[in-house]
Amino acid sequence: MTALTDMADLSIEDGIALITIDNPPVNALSHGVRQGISDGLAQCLADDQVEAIVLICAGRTFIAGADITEFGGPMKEPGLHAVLDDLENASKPVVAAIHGTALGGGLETALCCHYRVCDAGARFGLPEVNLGLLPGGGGTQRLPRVVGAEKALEMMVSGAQIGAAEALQEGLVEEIVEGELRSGAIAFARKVVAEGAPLAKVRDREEKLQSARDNPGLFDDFRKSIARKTRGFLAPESNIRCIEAAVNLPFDEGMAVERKLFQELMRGPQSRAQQYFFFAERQAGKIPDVPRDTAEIPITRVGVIGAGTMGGGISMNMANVGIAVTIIETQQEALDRGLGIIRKNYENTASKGRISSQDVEDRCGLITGSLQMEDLADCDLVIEAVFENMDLKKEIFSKLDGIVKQGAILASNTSALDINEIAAATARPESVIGLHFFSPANVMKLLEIVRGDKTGKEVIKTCMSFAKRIGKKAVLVGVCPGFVGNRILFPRQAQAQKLILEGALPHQVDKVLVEFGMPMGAFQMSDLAGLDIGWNAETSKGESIRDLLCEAGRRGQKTSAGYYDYDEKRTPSPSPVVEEIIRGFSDKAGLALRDISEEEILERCIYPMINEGAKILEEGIAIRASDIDVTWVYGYGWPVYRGGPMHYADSIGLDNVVATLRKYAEQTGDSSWEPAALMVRLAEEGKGFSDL
Ligand code: 3H9
Repeated sequence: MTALTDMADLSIEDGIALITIDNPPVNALSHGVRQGISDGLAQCLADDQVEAIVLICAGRTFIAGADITEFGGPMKEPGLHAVLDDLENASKPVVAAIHGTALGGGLETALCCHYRVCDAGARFGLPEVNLGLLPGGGGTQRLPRVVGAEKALEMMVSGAQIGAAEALQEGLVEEIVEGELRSGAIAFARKVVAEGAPLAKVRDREEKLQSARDNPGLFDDFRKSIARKTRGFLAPESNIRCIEAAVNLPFDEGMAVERKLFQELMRGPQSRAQQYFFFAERQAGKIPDVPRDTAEIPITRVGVIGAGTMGGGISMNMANVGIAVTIIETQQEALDRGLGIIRKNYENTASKGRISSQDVEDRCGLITGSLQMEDLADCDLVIEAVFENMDLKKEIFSKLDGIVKQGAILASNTSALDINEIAAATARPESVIGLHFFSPANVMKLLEIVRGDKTGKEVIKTCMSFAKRIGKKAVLVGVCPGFVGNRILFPRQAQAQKLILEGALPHQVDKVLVEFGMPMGAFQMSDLAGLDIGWNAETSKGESIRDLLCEAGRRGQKTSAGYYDYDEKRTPSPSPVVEEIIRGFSDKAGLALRDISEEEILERCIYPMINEGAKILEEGIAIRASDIDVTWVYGYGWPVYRGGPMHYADSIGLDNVVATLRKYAEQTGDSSWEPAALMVRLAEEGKGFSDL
């Protein structure tokens, strides 16, 4: 075996050469890999003993794509295109041997080989769209030539992967190797040589494009079908245009379209934000004082206290991945209702074809109800999900302390209360942690893991891993009112309220937020949550718009009326009644109404969030700015193409954010507009949050 570079080597076995890439963790196409393929290929072509070449990877996967850390600077020679051309034009057959995931540039590399074989576990995809990009190594022109434009549209615009069996059926691989991939690939290469099989080039294939050529409506129909999901994103449309080019233009012209659109996306802010977010997500899993090798507590049995909306949703997360759950309620009726809702939710999912009716039974079978807290004695993790009342929570935790086995994790789903105070109700505060699920808990991806002053490292490590196991994106945060997500939400909601008293209407505020890319506006969100959460009919004195709406029976979507009127399909429309209530309130308060620009609405809603984020960082409540961004993207639907509030602030420039905050501080005399000291310092140093 000869080393080609520090990321690739070459060996020859009876006329078959193997170029093996070894660039952990995911064999990205870093410079050393490109150089290795290029040099290896040249040696093989010059060596008369070599009859065919197998391109294979060491480690856990085939090439997972271009090296994203190299983006942003010029690509060191040899560039990817040159390497891919060399592969495709090689005068000896090249076989890609695929295991793990062949993604992005990795699949594009395989598509430039003359043949592809894989093992049964291999997966394939062009996920560039998730980085705000399109496949820039010819994938937009080659994939449709292999699997057809229809399948290519589906794969490239969603970024979804397909498995080995589907890849075989689609013609993306020639063979699924049984047994060891390496020897199977060598045998396949020998067969190619023995049969004198042609040097098949995907670029020359046309037959799979015919059905799209015969169906001119294909692309517009597809555009319509994805419009809602991809609102605001630029990359999906560019991906579609490339596939259209593959169908309608000769290969080289299609490649030119791909190159142009790739570069446009690469230079734009959306891809920068999405690349940033790719690493932000992975950073969130790293806790500086909790090393990777920290021991974990095995979790096989989970208890949930409370069969309400949150408790039910939380339990479903466990059942979905095969973990047994015991739900505790105080009354049989509440328990039956909760279990009934869980079953109904699963049946709804089954009726949409997303799970089977057997799955419904299996999952429901994993969830047991009980009225006895003693039934939680053997649980490894107990999650309390009762309503937000400190005394009640303390009482529950003190009881749990006497019941649940030592070493188990005692978690609270509180969204607001002090975990340290809850932990102090037990004699084992090191076992207590916050697990803040977002509603609906079986759907929302975010899990805020709240670390108390005494929470043990093993408990933190276990919860971070457990979150992954149940399909959540975990962010570790410290204790403060609202933790990270809701604490940042509060000032935005407060500004939205002020804006409507000064002249903007709820739908005008919401429109700005939705156009910015949020899934819904501030008032739509309040209506969805219910305006009467925390509102008390007995003590309400009409001191806010919320009070007045609740007093008028407008409690949000559930009453078909809140800040908006709702029809039977829950479609909102601006309400003249609400406008009257708001105007009356402003009048009474002596507030002058004025036209408020969309720019002001955006600044007043978004900049206080950034300021609050900076304070959160100052106080050490979040470990890093990117964790705040992960929280807001996964918990509140902040558009990932804007990275998150902290990345967005960096992209505007912190000096601009500080200046704008000061402008409003001066205009309003309200000290909450004063920029956080941390942000002022960074702005003065010409830095951003990402420099912290
Ligand atoms: C592309 O190919 C463009 C071309 O079309 C055209 C170019 C001209 N680069 O996710 P994990 C790191 S665009 C650099 O935790 P898993 C990652 O940061 C690319 N680094 O593992 C992490 O580092 P750390 C298209 C990368 O097992 C470590 O590897 N391809 C890259 O859960 C482990 O990652 C994609 O978009 C990369 N390409 O999942 C695929 N990928 O340990 C992106 C990963 O320091 N990758 N890293 O935090 C993935 O989807 C997943 O990483 C994968 C493994 C499924 C492969």
